[in-house]
Amino acid sequence: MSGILRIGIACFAGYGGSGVVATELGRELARAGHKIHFISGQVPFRLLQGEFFENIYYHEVETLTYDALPAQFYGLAMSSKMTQIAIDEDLDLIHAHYAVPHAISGILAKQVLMPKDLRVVTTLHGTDITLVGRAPSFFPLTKWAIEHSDAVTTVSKWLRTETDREFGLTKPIQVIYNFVDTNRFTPGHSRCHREHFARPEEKIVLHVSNFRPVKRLHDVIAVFSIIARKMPAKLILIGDGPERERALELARSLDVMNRTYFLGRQTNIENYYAIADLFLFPSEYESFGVAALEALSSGVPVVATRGSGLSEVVEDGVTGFLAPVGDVEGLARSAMTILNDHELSAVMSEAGRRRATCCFRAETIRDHYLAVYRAVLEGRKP
Ligand code: GMT
Repeated sequence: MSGILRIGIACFAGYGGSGVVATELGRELARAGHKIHFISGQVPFRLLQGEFFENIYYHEVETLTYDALPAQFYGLAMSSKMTQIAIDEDLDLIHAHYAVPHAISGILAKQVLMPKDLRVVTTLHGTDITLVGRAPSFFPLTKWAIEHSDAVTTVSKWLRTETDREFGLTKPIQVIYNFVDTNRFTPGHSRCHREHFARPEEKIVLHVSNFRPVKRLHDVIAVFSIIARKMPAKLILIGDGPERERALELARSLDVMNRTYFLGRQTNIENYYAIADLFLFPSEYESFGVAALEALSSGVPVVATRGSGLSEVVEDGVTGFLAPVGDVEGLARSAMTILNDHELSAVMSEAGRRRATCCFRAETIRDHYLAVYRAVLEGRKP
């Protein structure tokens, strides 16, 4: 096996966390000289930003639209594409991000290619287990794909426990945390003018997500309305999704619309983190919560919910505070404790940045994945 690996990365192209992690990992691997073949429905959106890498290739999965067919069969088209790319590019392995359908497509491609041995590494990201994979319509195939993967990783211990519980696996699962580009998400580095959003005496509270129900966007608005009654503050919301209309309505009814910026989807989000005083993340659960890590790396204290992967990212009382899911009063109290105490905020900001740079550096996590790839290719247990 040569030092340079040829890796197919299957991922979603959109704004979801799994696509972001897959794309950033691919970029890191390409930077280290490996040949990366992204296989996706569209160009992953973080690939569209910035640098050019000669080691990155992109292969679009073409689905079929035909009146007589009930669906576009993305999963099958993905599997076909994987099979073809594995042959054409002589791939060493496929790294499937998200169980449904990517891991399933990967295992199908593996079987099609036999006796050629295509190795498949599967990374579980969260909703692929907690929502989609455990649904009766997908459960048997998801379990089959996990069991037949050459290695399986989860992005937190919490998700490993959930996966074991849901699927009763005997297979060992390795935890490899998400990571952050600590050069990009850096304290104080912003092309954004803070004064465009807030007066000097106003604090800036930030939330970034895909506005899905699991993010509890209504809690963001409710928490902020409590803060706004007690102190001068502005709320910046970045992202878009199914909960936007409900959030707008709530912002109007709680009378915080004139203090809230709905900025929609943004690409250069590091600029907003760098001007924020606090990051608010009241999710129902997060297998990890990349956005919280991006905040820590930017030196922004995080107030989030406890009980899921977020507890592995945010140290309660050190880099921010954790409160029970739905405890709007408690979340608001924690937020105001930080916003009102300049010294505490500075200490937490430093602790967060330190934690991001020491525990969640992109290069370190890339090397953990490389160790898994090499173990799988050498036929060892990762
Ligand atoms: O947050 C989402 O619903 C998107 C989802 C995804 O798969 O794209 O994010 C999940 O994967 C991220 C990357 O590993 C994690 O950081 C998120 O915590 C996780 N989301 C949930 O568990 C809700």
